[in-house]
Amino acid sequence: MTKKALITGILGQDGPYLAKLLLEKGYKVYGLMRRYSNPHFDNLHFLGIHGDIDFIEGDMIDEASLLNIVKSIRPDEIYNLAAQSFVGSSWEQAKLTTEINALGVLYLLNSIKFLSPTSRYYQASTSEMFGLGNDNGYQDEKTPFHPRSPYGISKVYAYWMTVNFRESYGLYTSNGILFNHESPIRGVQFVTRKITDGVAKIKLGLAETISLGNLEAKRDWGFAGDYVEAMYLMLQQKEPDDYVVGTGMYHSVADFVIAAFKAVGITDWKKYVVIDPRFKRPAEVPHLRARIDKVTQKLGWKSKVSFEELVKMMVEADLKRNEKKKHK
Ligand code: NAP
Ligand code: F7E
Repeated sequence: MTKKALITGILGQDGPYLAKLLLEKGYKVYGLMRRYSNPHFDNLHFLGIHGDIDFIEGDMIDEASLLNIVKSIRPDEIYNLAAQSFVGSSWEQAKLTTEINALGVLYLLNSIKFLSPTSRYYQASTSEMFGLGNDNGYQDEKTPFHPRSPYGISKVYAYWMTVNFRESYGLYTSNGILFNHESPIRGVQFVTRKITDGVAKIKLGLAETISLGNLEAKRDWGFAGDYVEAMYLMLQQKEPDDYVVGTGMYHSVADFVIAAFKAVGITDWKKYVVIDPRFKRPAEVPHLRARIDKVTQKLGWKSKVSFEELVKMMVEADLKRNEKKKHK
């Protein structure tokens, strides 16, 4: 029998990569999207799978829409990737962030509990929940949470609700605590894409500088295409569980800038970078680095794309996109 998967956040970064993986495995893929006056399918087109998704309209903050969707599809697997995922905006839009990222998860879990209790559920948890928490410079499944943003706080609620539905009702609910993962279809507000897009524009003579905030922050950056495999594996286990997913290595924002300029043959990067306090955060997470023993040992998962390969892949894609714009 063909397996059915419901993916929320189908138009974002991870949704398309996960959909591609599940389609390749023979799943029927339903993608939940909110109502737009002007829908944006670029990321699905980028991966060539737009025509293969069954789109379904709903919203994480509209409980009845989720109840209806879960009731009508009764998916074998539900991957909840929808979120207000930009940490920077979460201070200005804390209530909306909470409604989507925290309450939305409660609504979805309730829909499963009442209408499709055999569905397996994946919750897109995040290293932002750790914030200042660390164990000798690493974070793993046992590290205490100390979130630093309304985004991180909303995700802590969702994390514990996911655990609680497992413990209270015996549902198959798992958290993937993913560290930063990027790709050519990463939103352009996030620092990696902002840098690779900016570098491409500078190289092509379309911009003179890139404005950034804190260059010292360190992140454990991997490739989104690798990380969706870990999501899938989490829902294929005998028992539900929670896993940290990352590369185990970290780099600073400055390292990323240097690598991106290097990819286009520019070494004197400092003259192209402007520090703008508007991009600094009220409370920063200084460093995040995953300890990946559990995911490696239990799921046999390891990231494949290196930091240098990731930067190069993103810069090359942005060079192509910007070249097209230049010649329009
Ligand atoms: P993303 O590119 O921002 O995609 C999030 C998607 O959620 C977007 O398509 C967005 O729709 C949708 N969405 C937002 N609010 C919604 C609502 N009220 N109802 C329905 N859909 C809604 O995020 P991503 O990078 O793919 O990340 C996927 C998930 O993993 C998110 O939950 C994120 O918080 C989490 N996460 C990401 C990372 C990472 O490094 N990428 C790491 C850890 C955890 P629009 O297209 O309309 O905005
Ligand atoms: O920032 C610093 C910034 O916005 C990374 C989301 O997917 O990963 C992502 O959250 C770092 C921070 O990602 C700029 O202060 C410097 O230290 O790319 P980002 P994020 O906040 O780590 C986690 C795991 C998620 O779960 C989130 O959903 O870069 N930084 N200068 C800057 N950041 C941005 N955006 N823009 C700058 O100009």
